[in-house]
Amino acid sequence: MPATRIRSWKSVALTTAAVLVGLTAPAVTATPAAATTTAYDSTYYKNAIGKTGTSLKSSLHTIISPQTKLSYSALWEALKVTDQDPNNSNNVKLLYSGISRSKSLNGGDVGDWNREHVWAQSHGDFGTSAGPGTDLHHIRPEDVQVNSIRGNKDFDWGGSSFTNSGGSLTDSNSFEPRSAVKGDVARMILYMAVRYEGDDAFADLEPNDAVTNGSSPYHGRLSVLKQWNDQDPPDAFEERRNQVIYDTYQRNRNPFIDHPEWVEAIW
Ligand SMILES: [Ca+2]
Ligand SMILES: [Ca+2]
Repeated sequence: MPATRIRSWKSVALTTAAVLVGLTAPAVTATPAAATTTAYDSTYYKNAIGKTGTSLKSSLHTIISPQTKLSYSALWEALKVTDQDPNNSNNVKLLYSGISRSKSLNGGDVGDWNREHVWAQSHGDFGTSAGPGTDLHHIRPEDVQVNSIRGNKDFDWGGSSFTNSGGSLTDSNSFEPRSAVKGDVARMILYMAVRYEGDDAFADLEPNDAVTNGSSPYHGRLSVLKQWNDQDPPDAFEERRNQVIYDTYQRNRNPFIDHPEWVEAIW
């Protein structure tokens, strides 16, 4: 079972007061997401607390890099745990379509669900060997055909509906996830940017504001992902998922689920 977590939301005013008496780092002004405290601040995040900008990004990279790496085939069973439908333990919840589908329908046929790389695999061409291509923090169950429709598109506003869209939209060069997972998508992309800095066998992944990234190791659009992070804060499903990955599979966390305000602090 996931460890009990303590999460409390503090007002910006309280945070500022704490700064004045030297208890915490300065709040970043004009940060829409309220500062948070978590049970991990004095342990896991100890060396990041109080930092901003490139210093925060670098510190988080050091903190989250040590991890267990899964094989691509091990993802099937892991996703049945991390993405279990809270209302039906026989099913997984599909990311973009919001559909609850039987865990046993994993595969490549029409009607199956498969392993969607939210940071599109081709953006940095990292494949499916152990590393970014098997990192559970950004891999989600999705309907085979919806996964294909999303393809390697960057994320942005706009487009049309499609079969099993669940409210997600797409146009010729971008994909807009349904509202309930917009923030999840933003935090997954930005996790990847901090975790992968080019100091291992893989490309340095970074967000940018383009929708024409193709096979470059970039993912857009950063300005939109920042809006989505603010609009759709972490909920119980996303927080449980982060905890299960930490406790059971990878032993590392997505800092932006614990501290969504760190998106603005870095970008
Ligand atoms: Ca959400
Ligand atoms: Ca990076």
